[in-house]
Amino acid sequence: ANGFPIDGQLIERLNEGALGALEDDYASLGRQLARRGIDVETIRSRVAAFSVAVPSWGTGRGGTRFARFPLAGEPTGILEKLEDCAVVQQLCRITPRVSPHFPWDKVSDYAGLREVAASLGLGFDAVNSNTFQDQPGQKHSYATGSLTSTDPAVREQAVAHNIECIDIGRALGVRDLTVWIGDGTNFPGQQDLGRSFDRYLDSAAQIYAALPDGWRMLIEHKMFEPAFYSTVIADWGSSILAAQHLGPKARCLVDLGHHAPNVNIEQIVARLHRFGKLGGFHFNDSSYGDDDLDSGSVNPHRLFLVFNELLEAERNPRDGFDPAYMIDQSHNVTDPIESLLSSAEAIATAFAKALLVDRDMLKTAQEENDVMAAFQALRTAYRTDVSPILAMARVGAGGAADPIATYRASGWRTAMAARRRPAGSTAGIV
Ligand code: AOS
Ligand code: ZN
Ligand code: ZN
Repeated sequence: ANGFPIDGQLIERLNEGALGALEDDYASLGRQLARRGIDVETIRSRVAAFSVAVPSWGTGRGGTRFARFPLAGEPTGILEKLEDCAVVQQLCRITPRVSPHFPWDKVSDYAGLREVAASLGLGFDAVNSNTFQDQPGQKHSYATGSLTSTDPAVREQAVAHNIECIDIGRALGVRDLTVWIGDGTNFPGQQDLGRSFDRYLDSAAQIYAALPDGWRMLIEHKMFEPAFYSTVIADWGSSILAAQHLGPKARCLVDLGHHAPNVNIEQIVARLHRFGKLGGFHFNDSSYGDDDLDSGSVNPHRLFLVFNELLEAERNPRDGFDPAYMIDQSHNVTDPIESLLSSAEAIATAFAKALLVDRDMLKTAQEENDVMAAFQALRTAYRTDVSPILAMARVGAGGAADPIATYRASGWRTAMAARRRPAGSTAGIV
């Protein structure tokens, strides 16, 4: 972990300047929470133990099918992506793992890649397969779909890619495979809606059969895009049906941007947990669809309500509670490092606020049908400013009191612009 990229003395120096005010705010918040019967140190230690994985693809400028505007000094390969993830982790200390995407992050030596990551203070999280694009030199096209194509040779290729991802994941020390497919249709009648799901189940069962012990297959649903009339795994209904059909190692992954407008995502979280199928998250925010905006930038309250359900689930683990937390965003107009720092903070903030909910008050109010008291249990927690807790946890772990200001002071991006080769401007998908 001493291979962190940013000069540690810079962090210490800036932290020293911030510490007086921070300790003052923390003490004040501690007194406020004590009046509510909450021990600030307990919250701080929960926050210090919290973590969320960052996406390797999120370290570069994202884009749309219209354009991508590269940033000078953005990473162009997995090694540079890892460096940027290490900067994020060094400053915020709650993003110790990177979720890779294949073949985007392909290398020849994965044991070696794992060592490089470890030398930067990082590990790996869920491996993401990619059968939504054709790659150079690929034998069969995914133009007709991948795991659900009517062409058995295409399905076979897509299954083999997922199994290869499992092998890569083993070498990287990972235990989750996330499968999102773009398969679907653009015309009514284009495909038999029942049979395409049959083909999905059949292909997914072959991937499932290749999962090592202790592994999980996380099924990520998404309502639309790239298919605009129907998508095979469009919603949490299709996702949980598939997961239940496949077996206990198959779980559902909730990407916050992948739902119909106005859907109650926190209720979906509760439902999936109720049946032991809550596998993980892709955190982001949105206004319209799968916008992949920064987590908590539009609707931080939704994020809080999701974490409120997660804490309810943790207290009532039923068939266990161990969701994988990951960020999945497209940083189109910001420096991705700054977006990841801001987003990790937003996610941890939602978690910390959910920890402040008076659960006894909430339960009693629910039992007694005291609607306003139940809502106030949530509202009181939500309106508390937990930022001193997050900052103290960060500083205590060696991170920066103010991660974005410290990052800017480090001059990292300018230095990388001088060192790294320029990235292309090809439009991309995130
Ligand atoms: C696509 O919309 C999904 O969010 C996937 O998670 C995808 O693999 C990721 O966003 C990278 O493109
Ligand atoms: Zn996603
Ligand atoms: Zn998405």
